[in-house]
Amino acid sequence: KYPESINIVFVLGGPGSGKGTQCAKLVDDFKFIHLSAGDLLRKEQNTPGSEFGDLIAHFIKEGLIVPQEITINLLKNAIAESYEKNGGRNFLIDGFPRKMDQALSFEKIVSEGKLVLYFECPEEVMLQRLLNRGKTSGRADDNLESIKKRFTTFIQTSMPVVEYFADQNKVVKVNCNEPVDAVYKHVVQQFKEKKI
Ligand code: UP5
Ligand code: MG
Repeated sequence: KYPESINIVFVLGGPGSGKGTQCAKLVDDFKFIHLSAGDLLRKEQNTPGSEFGDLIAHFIKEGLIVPQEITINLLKNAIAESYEKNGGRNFLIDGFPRKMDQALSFEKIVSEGKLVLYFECPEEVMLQRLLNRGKTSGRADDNLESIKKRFTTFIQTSMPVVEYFADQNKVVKVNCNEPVDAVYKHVVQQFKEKKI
Protein backbone atom coordinates (compact mmCIF):
# COMPACT_ATOMS: atom_id res chain seq x y z
CA LYS A 1 0.00 0.00 0.00
CA TYR A 2 2.86 2.39 0.77
CA PRO A 3 5.67 3.28 -1.54
CA GLU A 4 8.68 1.24 -0.63
CA SER A 5 10.95 4.17 -0.25
CA ILE A 6 9.21 7.00 1.49
CA ASN A 7 11.47 9.44 3.26
CA ILE A 8 10.22 10.69 6.53
CA VAL A 9 11.72 13.54 8.52
CA PHE A 10 10.12 14.06 11.91
CA VAL A 11 10.04 17.66 13.09
CA LEU A 12 9.90 17.93 16.85
CA GLY A 13 10.25 20.74 19.37
CA GLY A 14 8.25 22.42 22.09
CA PRO A 15 5.00 24.28 21.49
CA GLY A 16 5.83 27.50 19.64
CA SER A 17 9.41 26.51 18.84
CA GLY A 18 8.70 27.22 15.16
CA LYS A 19 8.03 23.81 13.63
CA GLY A 20 5.29 25.00 11.31
CA THR A 21 7.17 28.14 10.28
CA GLN A 22 10.33 26.24 9.34
CA CYS A 23 8.43 23.44 7.58
CA ALA A 24 6.68 25.99 5.34
CA LYS A 25 10.08 27.30 4.27
CA LEU A 26 11.41 23.80 3.61
CA VAL A 27 8.43 23.02 1.40
CA ASP A 28 9.24 26.05 -0.72
CA ASP A 29 12.88 25.10 -1.24
CA PHE A 30 12.91 21.29 -1.15
CA LYS A 31 10.50 18.71 -2.47
CA PHE A 32 8.77 17.97 0.78
CA ILE A 33 5.17 17.43 1.70
CA HIS A 34 4.40 19.00 5.05
CA LEU A 35 2.02 17.13 7.32
CA SER A 36 1.34 18.67 10.72
CA ALA A 37 -0.27 16.20 13.10
CA GLY A 38 -1.83 19.11 15.01
CA ASP A 39 -3.29 20.58 11.80
CA LEU A 40 -4.72 17.20 10.80
CA LEU A 41 -6.30 16.82 14.24
CA ARG A 42 -7.80 20.32 14.11
CA LYS A 43 -9.18 19.60 10.64
CA GLU A 44 -10.73 16.34 11.82
CA GLN A 45 -12.17 18.14 14.84
CA ASN A 46 -13.90 20.61 12.50
CA THR A 47 -15.22 17.98 10.11
CA PRO A 48 -18.98 17.88 10.53
CA GLY A 49 -20.11 14.53 11.84
CA SER A 50 -16.66 13.39 12.96
CA GLU A 51 -17.03 10.93 15.81
CA PHE A 52 -13.80 12.27 17.35
CA GLY A 53 -14.57 15.99 17.31
CA ASP A 54 -15.32 16.45 21.01
CA LEU A 55 -12.55 14.16 22.11
CA ILE A 56 -9.93 15.98 20.03
CA ALA A 57 -11.14 19.37 21.25
CA HIS A 58 -10.78 18.23 24.86
CA PHE A 59 -7.29 16.77 24.46
CA ILE A 60 -5.98 19.83 22.59
CA LYS A 61 -7.33 22.31 25.12
CA GLU A 62 -5.81 20.27 27.95
CA GLY A 63 -2.49 19.96 26.13
CA LEU A 64 -2.77 16.17 26.22
CA ILE A 65 -1.83 13.69 23.51
CA VAL A 66 -4.82 12.42 21.56
CA PRO A 67 -5.01 8.58 21.54
CA GLN A 68 -2.51 7.36 18.98
CA GLU A 69 -4.95 5.38 16.81
CA ILE A 70 -6.69 8.58 15.73
CA THR A 71 -3.55 10.53 14.86
CA ILE A 72 -1.79 7.64 13.13
CA ASN A 73 -4.83 7.00 10.98
CA LEU A 74 -5.00 10.64 9.92
CA LEU A 75 -1.30 10.63 9.05
CA LYS A 76 -1.51 7.30 7.25
CA ASN A 77 -4.37 8.54 5.08
CA ALA A 78 -2.65 11.84 4.36
CA ILE A 79 0.54 10.07 3.30
CA ALA A 80 -1.33 7.62 1.08
CA GLU A 81 -3.34 10.44 -0.48
CA SER A 82 -0.25 12.51 -1.30
CA TYR A 83 1.44 9.51 -2.79
CA GLU A 84 -1.52 8.53 -4.93
CA LYS A 85 -2.15 12.08 -6.11
CA ASN A 86 1.33 13.16 -7.07
CA GLY A 87 3.78 10.44 -6.12
CA GLY A 88 5.07 12.43 -3.15
CA ARG A 89 7.62 10.44 -1.20
CA ASN A 90 9.35 12.98 0.98
CA PHE A 91 7.46 13.97 4.07
CA LEU A 92 8.00 16.39 6.90
CA ILE A 93 5.91 15.06 9.75
CA ASP A 94 5.51 18.01 12.09
CA GLY A 95 4.69 17.60 15.78
CA PHE A 96 4.66 13.81 15.72
CA PRO A 97 5.52 11.41 17.32
CA ARG A 98 5.19 13.07 20.69
CA LYS A 99 4.65 10.00 22.83
CA MET A 100 6.61 6.73 22.86
CA ASP A 101 3.65 4.54 21.91
CA GLN A 102 3.12 6.65 18.77
CA ALA A 103 6.77 6.44 17.82
CA LEU A 104 6.84 2.64 18.01
CA SER A 105 3.47 2.12 16.29
CA PHE A 106 4.30 4.47 13.45
CA GLU A 107 7.58 2.65 12.81
CA LYS A 108 5.71 -0.63 12.66
CA ILE A 109 2.66 0.47 10.68
CA VAL A 110 4.01 3.15 8.34
CA SER A 111 7.74 3.75 8.27
CA GLU A 112 10.84 4.59 10.23
CA GLY A 113 11.98 8.18 10.25
CA LYS A 114 15.18 8.97 8.43
CA LEU A 115 16.00 12.04 10.45
CA VAL A 116 14.60 14.05 13.33
CA LEU A 117 14.83 17.81 13.34
CA TYR A 118 14.62 18.92 16.94
CA PHE A 119 13.98 22.59 17.56
CA GLU A 120 15.38 23.73 20.87
CA CYS A 121 13.99 26.89 22.38
CA PRO A 122 13.79 28.39 25.90
CA GLU A 123 10.32 28.07 27.40
CA GLU A 124 10.08 31.81 28.04
CA VAL A 125 10.59 32.53 24.34
CA MET A 126 8.02 29.96 23.28
CA LEU A 127 5.56 31.37 25.81
CA GLN A 128 5.87 34.88 24.39
CA ARG A 129 5.47 33.63 20.84
CA LEU A 130 2.35 31.64 21.66
CA LEU A 131 0.73 34.41 23.70
CA ASN A 132 1.42 36.76 20.84
CA ARG A 133 0.03 34.36 18.25
CA GLY A 134 -2.98 33.78 20.51
CA LYS A 135 -4.14 37.34 19.91
CA THR A 136 -5.15 36.35 16.38
CA SER A 137 -4.79 32.59 15.90
CA GLY A 138 -8.14 31.53 17.27
CA ARG A 139 -6.46 28.36 18.53
CA ALA A 140 -8.19 27.00 21.63
CA ASP A 141 -4.82 26.15 23.19
CA ASP A 142 -3.09 29.52 22.71
CA ASN A 143 -3.92 30.79 26.20
CA LEU A 144 -1.74 30.82 29.31
CA GLU A 145 -3.51 27.92 31.01
CA SER A 146 -3.34 25.58 28.01
CA ILE A 147 0.19 26.66 27.10
CA LYS A 148 1.47 25.67 30.56
CA LYS A 149 -0.15 22.26 30.18
CA ARG A 150 1.40 21.86 26.72
CA PHE A 151 4.85 22.63 28.16
CA THR A 152 4.40 20.02 30.89
CA THR A 153 3.29 17.39 28.39
CA PHE A 154 6.21 18.23 26.14
CA ILE A 155 8.77 17.74 28.91
CA GLN A 156 7.21 14.66 30.47
CA THR A 157 5.86 12.83 27.43
CA SER A 158 7.55 14.11 24.28
CA MET A 159 11.17 14.60 25.34
CA PRO A 160 11.58 10.82 25.89
CA VAL A 161 10.75 10.40 22.19
CA VAL A 162 13.50 12.86 21.22
CA GLU A 163 15.89 10.90 23.45
CA TYR A 164 14.79 7.61 21.87
CA PHE A 165 15.74 8.95 18.43
CA ALA A 166 18.92 10.57 19.77
CA ASP A 167 20.07 7.11 20.91
CA GLN A 168 19.76 6.05 17.27
CA ASN A 169 21.83 9.06 16.15
CA LYS A 170 18.94 10.42 14.15
CA VAL A 171 18.53 13.77 15.86
CA VAL A 172 19.71 17.07 14.49
CA LYS A 173 19.35 19.81 17.06
CA VAL A 174 18.68 23.35 15.92
CA ASN A 175 18.62 26.40 18.16
CA CYS A 176 15.36 28.23 17.53
CA ASN A 177 15.93 31.29 19.61
CA GLU A 178 16.99 33.36 16.61
CA PRO A 179 15.14 35.16 13.83
CA VAL A 180 13.27 32.88 11.43
CA ASP A 181 15.77 33.22 8.59
CA ALA A 182 18.76 32.55 10.83
CA VAL A 183 17.11 29.38 12.15
CA TYR A 184 16.32 28.34 8.61
CA LYS A 185 19.96 28.73 7.57
CA HIS A 186 20.94 26.22 10.25
CA VAL A 187 18.23 23.85 9.08
CA VAL A 188 19.34 23.96 5.46
CA GLN A 189 22.96 23.49 6.47
CA GLN A 190 22.02 20.40 8.45
CA PHE A 191 20.00 19.01 5.56
CA LYS A 192 22.97 19.47 3.26
CA GLU A 193 25.34 17.82 5.70
CA LYS A 194 23.02 14.85 6.10
CA LYS A 195 22.38 14.75 2.34
CA ILE A 196 18.60 14.96 2.77
N1 UP5 B 1 7.76 32.23 15.31
C1 UP5 B 1 8.18 31.06 14.78
N2 UP5 B 1 9.52 31.04 14.66
C2 UP5 B 1 9.97 32.24 15.13
C3 UP5 B 1 11.26 32.83 15.27
N3 UP5 B 1 12.39 32.18 14.90
N4 UP5 B 1 11.35 34.05 15.82
C4 UP5 B 1 10.23 34.73 16.19
N5 UP5 B 1 8.98 34.23 16.08
C5 UP5 B 1 8.84 33.00 15.55
O1 UP5 B 1 5.38 29.37 15.53
C6 UP5 B 1 4.71 29.83 16.66
C7 UP5 B 1 4.68 31.36 16.65
O2 UP5 B 1 6.00 31.84 16.77
C8 UP5 B 1 4.14 31.93 15.34
O3 UP5 B 1 3.40 33.09 15.63
C9 UP5 B 1 5.39 32.24 14.54
O4 UP5 B 1 5.20 33.30 13.64
C10 UP5 B 1 6.37 32.61 15.63
P1 UP5 B 1 4.99 27.99 14.82
O5 UP5 B 1 5.84 27.86 13.62
O6 UP5 B 1 3.53 27.91 14.67
O7 UP5 B 1 5.49 26.96 15.96
P2 UP5 B 1 5.09 25.47 16.21
O8 UP5 B 1 6.27 24.83 16.81
O9 UP5 B 1 4.52 24.87 14.97
O10 UP5 B 1 3.97 25.71 17.32
P3 UP5 B 1 2.62 24.93 17.58
O11 UP5 B 1 1.83 25.79 18.48
O12 UP5 B 1 2.01 24.48 16.32
O13 UP5 B 1 3.20 23.69 18.35
P4 UP5 B 1 2.48 22.56 19.12
O14 UP5 B 1 3.42 21.45 19.07
O15 UP5 B 1 2.05 22.99 20.45
O16 UP5 B 1 1.12 22.37 18.31
P5 UP5 B 1 0.57 21.21 17.37
O17 UP5 B 1 -0.36 21.82 16.44
O18 UP5 B 1 1.68 20.40 16.86
O19 UP5 B 1 -0.24 20.34 18.43
C11 UP5 B 1 -1.33 20.89 19.11
C12 UP5 B 1 -1.96 19.84 20.01
O20 UP5 B 1 -2.46 18.78 19.24
C13 UP5 B 1 -1.04 19.19 21.03
O21 UP5 B 1 -0.85 19.97 22.18
C14 UP5 B 1 -1.83 17.92 21.33
O22 UP5 B 1 -2.88 18.17 22.20
C15 UP5 B 1 -2.38 17.58 19.96
N6 UP5 B 1 -1.55 16.60 19.25
C16 UP5 B 1 -1.68 15.27 19.58
O23 UP5 B 1 -2.46 14.90 20.46
N7 UP5 B 1 -0.92 14.35 18.93
C17 UP5 B 1 -0.03 14.67 17.97
O24 UP5 B 1 0.62 13.78 17.41
C18 UP5 B 1 0.11 16.04 17.63
C19 UP5 B 1 -0.65 16.97 18.30
MG1 MG C 1 2.66 23.94 14.49
